[in-house]
Amino acid sequence: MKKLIGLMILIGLLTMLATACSGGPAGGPGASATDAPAAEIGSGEVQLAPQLSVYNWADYIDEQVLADYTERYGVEIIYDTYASNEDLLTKLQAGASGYDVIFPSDYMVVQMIELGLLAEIDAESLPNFANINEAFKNPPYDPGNAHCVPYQWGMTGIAYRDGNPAFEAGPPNSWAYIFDKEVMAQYADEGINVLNDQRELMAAALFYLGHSPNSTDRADLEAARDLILQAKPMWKTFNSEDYYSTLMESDEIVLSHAWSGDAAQAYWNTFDEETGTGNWLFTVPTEGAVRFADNVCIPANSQRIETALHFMNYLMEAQVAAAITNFTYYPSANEAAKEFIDPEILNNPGIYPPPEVAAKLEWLTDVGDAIFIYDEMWTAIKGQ
Ligand code: SPD
Repeated sequence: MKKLIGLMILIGLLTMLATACSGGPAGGPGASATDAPAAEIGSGEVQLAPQLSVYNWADYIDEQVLADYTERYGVEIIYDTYASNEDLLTKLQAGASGYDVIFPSDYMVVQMIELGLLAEIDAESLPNFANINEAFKNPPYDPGNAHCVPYQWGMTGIAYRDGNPAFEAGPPNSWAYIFDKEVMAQYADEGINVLNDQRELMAAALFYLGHSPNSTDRADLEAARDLILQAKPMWKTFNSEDYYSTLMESDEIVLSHAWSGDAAQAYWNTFDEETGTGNWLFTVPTEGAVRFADNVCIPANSQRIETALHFMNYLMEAQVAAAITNFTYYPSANEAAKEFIDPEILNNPGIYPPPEVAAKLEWLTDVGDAIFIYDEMWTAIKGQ
């Protein structure tokens, strides 16, 4: 809380300062270039816009990093969050203008490129792109990094309340813990949450049924829908936005379909110095699980592309990327950041999976026109 109040005071002071310097409120895309500060990317000078609109996953950045950018460059960040790739896509497809920087995942980058929603970039011209781990460069979903630079990555599994009798025999390391009614009967009255995310929930069901998480076969997808529908009455909530803070940390539930970094945040936020442990643990189901990479991209209709590129380059500074990982508990795609990342994070197998866990992880890929079948299944799932 102290940190938040400090941040708010800092932002307030910086906003007042920016206003005083420009002689009026910070301007939008149409503000005159003389109002905007100048900065450099590599050897080139760019005229920065007075504001930049950043749209990200919930709790996926250390907001101090945004305040620092404003302090260093005088650009006010307008920051907003979303809960899923599909929510982001819907916003952009509805013609939302004004966003300058977004963070879609792997498969969604492909969909957005196909729909012409992303601006083309020259990633190599950004000096800090050299900090990115080679393994994350030139990904199949964005050849040549022609649209995006990699941000953070992670895995999807199951978070569970340590100490609950249902998990005494061992971790709930099967998707049966969110789909099998007999298994769930042990703890469903204490609360189960699943991610409110179409591709993620369908993937979990597909893994459990022994199908590819990227299946395009209608019969597989209908079986996944039916599995989800029979389990749904035992779930308390569909939440992918603030489930770790509002449901897990407050003990409103005892088990959740979860993203690794969110589960780690719940662990550390409930950490007890005396017992030396947190309340929430994370496990990856043996049937297989999703591995994802989120990316920094610029919507094609951004009016502040130069400033967005400048911000993108800033996010790839080693210490900035490390600060983000130290806050979010998601691994960074930034190799140079490693020396600034807390060793407890680097050595945590629930965050950086060991090879035997990594071997069970699969990427979600673009499913082409089968996305319409997924949409149909999702409508049935959410509608009943
Ligand atoms: N709380 C932020 C979580 C962002 C994780 N990215 C999700 C990728 C989905 N495939």
